[in-house]
Amino acid sequence: MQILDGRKTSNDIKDEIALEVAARKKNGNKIPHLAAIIVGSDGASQTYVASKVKACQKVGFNSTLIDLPEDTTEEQLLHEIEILNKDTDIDGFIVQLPLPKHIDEQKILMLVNPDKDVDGFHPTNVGRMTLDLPCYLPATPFGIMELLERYQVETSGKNVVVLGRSHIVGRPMSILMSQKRKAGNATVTLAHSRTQNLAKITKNADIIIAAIGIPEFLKADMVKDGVTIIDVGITRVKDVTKKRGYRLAGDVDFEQVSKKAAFITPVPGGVGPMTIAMLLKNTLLASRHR
Ligand code: BQF
Repeated sequence: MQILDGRKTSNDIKDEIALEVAARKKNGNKIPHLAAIIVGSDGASQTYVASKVKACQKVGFNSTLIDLPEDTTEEQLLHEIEILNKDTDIDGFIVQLPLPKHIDEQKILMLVNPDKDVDGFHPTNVGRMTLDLPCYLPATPFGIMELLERYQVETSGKNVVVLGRSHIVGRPMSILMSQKRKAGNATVTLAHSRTQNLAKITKNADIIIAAIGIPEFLKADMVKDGVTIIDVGITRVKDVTKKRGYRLAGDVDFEQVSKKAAFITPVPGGVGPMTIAMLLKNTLLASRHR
């Protein structure tokens, strides 16, 4: 069993990005600038944006955090997005999800200029992705593809089962892995809450990408020997033995399943850090384009 070490790989990618940023500074070129809008004070979301700002500092990017109160209206949020769309110093920006319930996420994501949409959530980028056109790939799927490539996990002709059909992970993963590309050319099954005989499907999988948000859902008796496991879950589970009062749990029963796996991502330290690294990568690409 080999661990797919997302922490190490994300650090390698950040080092590569930092080198390019340093070269740009030396040559008097523009420093990449990422902005993030966060609405409300959800604990996990605040942690995520803080990691993104910290990662910007680490690679030498400029960053701007726009912290809006929970009761921000759609109209006020639209106004902030318009400012970032027009700001020529901002190469890319994100709207941290999830948004409060009174805000229509889909409507908001459509307001982001697709050229600055480094999360790849705008319909233009989603459409371009499905048509194999140049685009910003959503950071988590992009990170998973990068991890599979860097560890040279064979995907061509393999049976890939994606668990979960979210717009952010499951759906794009199913599209990317079926494409004619590196870490692609797979035969993809997209399973979800209505799937019948799930264990029969997962037992036939060479690669399983679990993105359902149910802690330790995938058990050893649901997988075959030699399987590759990508665990996207990161649920906060109560744990009184921890200082914070919780631990992060993946969608996979790591203890059991790792015994049968050829490759497996840990939680934490697997897909999560890759998400951050690929957001930086998209921002670097955005700043190259301007
Ligand atoms: C790690 C996210 C659900 C909904 C909205 C490192 C992150 C997580 C874990 C992180 C995530 C999840 C992010 C680890 C960003 C990934 O060490 O295992 C980093 O910061 N993520 C987000 O911005 O929004 C989310 C998950």
